[in-house]
Amino acid sequence: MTRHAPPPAYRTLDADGIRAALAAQPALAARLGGPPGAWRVREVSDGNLNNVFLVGGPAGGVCVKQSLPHVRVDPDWKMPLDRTAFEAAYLRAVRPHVGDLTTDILHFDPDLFVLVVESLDRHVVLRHGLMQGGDWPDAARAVGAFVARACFHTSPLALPFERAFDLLEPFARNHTLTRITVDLVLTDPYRVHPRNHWLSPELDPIAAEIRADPAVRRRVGALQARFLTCRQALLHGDLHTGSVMVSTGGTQAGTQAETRIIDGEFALPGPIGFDCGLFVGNLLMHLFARGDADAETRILRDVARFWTTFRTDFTTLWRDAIAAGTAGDAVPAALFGHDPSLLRQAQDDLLRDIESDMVGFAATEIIRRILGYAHVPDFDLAPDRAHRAHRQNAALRLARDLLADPDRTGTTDALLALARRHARAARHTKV
Ligand code: SR1
Ligand code: MG
Repeated sequence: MTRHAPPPAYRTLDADGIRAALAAQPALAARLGGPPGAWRVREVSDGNLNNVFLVGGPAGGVCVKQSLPHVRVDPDWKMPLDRTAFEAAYLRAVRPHVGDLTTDILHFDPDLFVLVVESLDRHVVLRHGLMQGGDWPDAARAVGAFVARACFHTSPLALPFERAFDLLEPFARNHTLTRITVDLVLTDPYRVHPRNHWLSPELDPIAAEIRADPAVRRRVGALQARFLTCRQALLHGDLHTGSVMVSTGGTQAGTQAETRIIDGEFALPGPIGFDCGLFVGNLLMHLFARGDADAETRILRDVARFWTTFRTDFTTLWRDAIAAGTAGDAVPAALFGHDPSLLRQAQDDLLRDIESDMVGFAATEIIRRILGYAHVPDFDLAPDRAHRAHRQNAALRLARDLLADPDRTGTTDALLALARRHARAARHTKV
C-alpha cells in the first residue's frame, strides 16, 4: 500500500541533519572518521526527485540520498516517500549479480527514507561527461553487461518461477514511480497535456504529426502493453545516461574507466528491452544534440557495443545455466538442454523480441525527453535556439520513423542505419 502522509519521524534533512543521522550509525561514522563537525557535506542533487549529498570525512566518504514528500524540482507535485525503499531493495536484489557495476548499499533508514551508499566522488555522471566532450569507450559495454546480469538473474530464465515471482512481486508495488513512467514516458507526449512542453512554435508541426500518426499511436499502444504486461525480469526502470557514473580516469590513455549504474528507484518487473531502450535513446539524443560527425561515430559505436555486449552476456549466462543444470523454469533444459541448435533458436527468438522492444522504447524516450515533462540538458549544447530546434526536430523524426514502421526498424542494425541517415541529413540541412 502506498503511503501518502510522511511518517511522524520523517523530516527533510539539511547538512546538520545529515551529520546527525550519520553520527547515529557507528559503522558509517567510523567510515567517515573524525568528529561529525569535521565532515564536509555537499549537496549534489541532480535528478528530478530527491535530495542527494556527498559527505566526506578524514577517513572516507558516503553518498546520502533522501526522498522528499514531493518532486524535488516541483514542490507542488506531492509524492509518497517510498522510492528510496525501492532503490534499496533493487540494490539488494541485483548487487550480488552485478558487483561493482553498481554501488554498495551501506544503510537504509525507513523513517527518514534515507539511503546511504558508497561515495562516487571520483566519478562524473555519464551525461555530464559526454556533454563536456569526454569519451568513455567502455561505458556502453559495462551498461550492457549490467543489464544482462541484472535481468537474467532476476528472471524465470535463471530461477524457478516461485523464486522469480517472489522476487519480482514487491517491485510490482512501485506504483508511484511506475505511474510516472506510464504517464510521462508512454502517454503524455501522444496527447495534449499541460505537463508537455517543447520549443514552440518551432516544434509544433512535428509534435502534432507524432500525436496524429495512427502508425505511431498503434506502436506506442503495443509498447504500453509490453511495459505493463510483459514481466520478464526486474528492471532498473530509469536507465538514462544520468543514471550512469563513470570514473574520470577513462579519458586518459591506458586507463580503464569504471562504470557504475545508480538510481534504481524506478525498479519494476517489466520487459528487458525497456532498460535497453532508455539507455540507447539517451545515447542517440546526445548524438543529435551534438550533431557533428565525430559524435555520430562515437555514439553509434556505443549503441552497437551496448547491444552486442548485452546480447553476448545474456545468452552466455543462459547457455551456461542450462549446461550447469541451474537454469530456471522458462525455456527449460527439459525441452532445450539436449538440442543446442533448438536452444539457439529459442534464444534468438527471445533476443529478437528484446531488440525490437529496445528500439521502440528508445524512440518513446527520445520523444518524451523533447516533447514531454522532463527534458534532457544535452540539447543545451546547441549554439542557439534555432540549432536546438533543428537538432531536436531531427531526433524526433528518427523516433517517429522508428515507431511508425517497427517491422523494418526493429533491429539494432536498422536503428543504426536510420540514425546515421537522419544525423547526416540534419548536418547537411541549412539552419
Ligand atoms: C517527475 S519525475 C520525471 C522524470 O525524472 C526521473 O528521472 C524519471 O526519468 C522521470 O520520468
Ligand atoms: Mg533518477
